[in-house]
Amino acid sequence: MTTSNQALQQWIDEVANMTQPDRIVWCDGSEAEYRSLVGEMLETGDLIELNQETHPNCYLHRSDPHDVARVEHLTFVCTEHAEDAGPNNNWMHPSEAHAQMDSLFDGCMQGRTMYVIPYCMGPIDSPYSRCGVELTDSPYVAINMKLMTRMGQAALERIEREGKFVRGLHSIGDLNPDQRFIMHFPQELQIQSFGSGYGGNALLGKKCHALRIASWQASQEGWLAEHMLLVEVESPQGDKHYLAAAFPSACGKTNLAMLIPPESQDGWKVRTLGDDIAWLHVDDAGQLRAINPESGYFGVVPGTNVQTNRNAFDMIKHDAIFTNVAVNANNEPWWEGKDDDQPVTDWQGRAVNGSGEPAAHPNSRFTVSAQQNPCYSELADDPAGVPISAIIFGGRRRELAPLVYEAKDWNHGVLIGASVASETTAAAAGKVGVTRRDPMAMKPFCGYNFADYWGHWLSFAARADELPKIFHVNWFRQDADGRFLWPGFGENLRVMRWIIDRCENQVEAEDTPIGYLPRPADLDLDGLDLDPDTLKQLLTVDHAAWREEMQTVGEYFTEYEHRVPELLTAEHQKILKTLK
Ligand code: GTP
Ligand code: SPV
Ligand code: MN
Repeated sequence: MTTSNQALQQWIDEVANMTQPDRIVWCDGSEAEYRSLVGEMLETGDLIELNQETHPNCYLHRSDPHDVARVEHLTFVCTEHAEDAGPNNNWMHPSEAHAQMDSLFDGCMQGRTMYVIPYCMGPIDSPYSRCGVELTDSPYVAINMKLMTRMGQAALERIEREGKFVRGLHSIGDLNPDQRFIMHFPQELQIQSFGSGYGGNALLGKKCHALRIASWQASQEGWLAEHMLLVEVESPQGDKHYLAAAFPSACGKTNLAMLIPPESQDGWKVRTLGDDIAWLHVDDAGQLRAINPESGYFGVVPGTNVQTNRNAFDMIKHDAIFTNVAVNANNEPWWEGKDDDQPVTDWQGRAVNGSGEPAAHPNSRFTVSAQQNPCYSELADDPAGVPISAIIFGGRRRELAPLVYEAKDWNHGVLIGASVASETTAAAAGKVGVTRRDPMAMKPFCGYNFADYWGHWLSFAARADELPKIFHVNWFRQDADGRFLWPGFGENLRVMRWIIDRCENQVEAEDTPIGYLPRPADLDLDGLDLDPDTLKQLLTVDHAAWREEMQTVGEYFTEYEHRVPELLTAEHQKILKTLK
């Protein structure tokens, strides 16, 4: 294959000259190609066959033990001026970054194949979609991109029609963590990633393109690229609402997007449009609409079982790639929280020795096509996307943040989003359980200065005629013994129902300084064993603690100096005053 797009062909030639691959393979995105790549990877040991009787077409990939998560400290946004990347990003000047990356890429594909992967983020025929091409020496990346994006011939045709695409260059190098960099050049629509084969570091269509580069493009073009799930909730009467929710990594997006209503919530239906990323545009009628740029899921495996997420549990029984899970005696994938079965081999391929270490890596993942989801919504393929009723922010906070509260208006909602804090998880390298500010769940993913990003969010008040209501949720409150106060998972539908009631102006609410909270009677708790004391804890606003919290938020904003929008500062001051 070649291409009629000269810029693309020229770039490929330049990269091949620099990296010196033995072969160049154009990916057409076909099933046959996927099968043949899998076959080659089984031979090289890149993939291990799992039990094909119980798990047809399921394979295990074991990544390098030092390459198991995103590496935020090695991820850079390279703009001409450091202030444009902002204190929220690591920054390097583009010329320095290019010099450094050129020396790493020099000759790095000798003896390897370079795969050319054209992909489209979003439905092929949607005006909201954007294309890219990833050049990589990793067949693991190629098969994951096939499941995660609309990859191959159709994407290439769109690129040839439009002429515009994001350039992503990736090599696993020798997987040396000291020679690992994930570089973004927003002004050049370019990504260069070296030294990692894992998830968000290597599947460049996902976090690198659809969030970091896209958020920058969106700020120029008047839309939003967000770390959000997209879900349809249908009432027993057949009324449908579309909700978009931003939670940090490993804080419940996939699980909420695939929620199964509990028995007591008879007649309610939930369908998934997306589990990680949403692109939001104001349509011609002045309404906010969203598409999911991805077409597959790269989901957290541990904790998945028939109680927490039966849809996901069933979905990954066939045609799935597992990365860094353990294996049981029957050569089936195994993970912590699966069932009462036992692992025999851990994620590194070692015999399980009862040391107490998890057998599956806490950030082990499944990759599957979204089409396999039992509650998949066909609307995920609708080029027009769906209208959004509510935007929900959330985080993992064992204390302070109530189960749910509602912003008083758009500007207040932007403040709530900008104030999100959450405990760190295994999705990124580093310490787990440390509470940090993670505005809009975008701390690792915003491709430009957060202060400008908050300003961009505020600008939607003037761009749209009708804006969604904004909420904040927290499924992760704990008691003194570390037990979750709220049952979570399917029961989260009860909170979504209150959110929908509020969108439809069906119920009143408690007015508090931090926002509107449910009156206990307005939450449907039918069939739920939750004692009134626990409910009270979940719905209480501790003024003294919140005053401290808002002071911390104020200190955080000062890092962004004069760039913080005045509207946001004013909103913050207003809340601090009411907490006095
Ligand atoms: P990324 O793919 O990293 O962006 O993660 P995510 O936001 O999609 O998180 P996911 O749904 O995969 O959940 C991460 C972890 O949180 C899993 O171990 C889940 O079992 C757990 N979890 C998800 N929802 C809930 C909930 O409502 N309550 C509790 N207690 N845990 C939850
Ligand atoms: C996340 O960390 O938010 C993920 C996994 O969704 S990764 O693709 O590695 O970014
Ligand atoms: Mn994510």
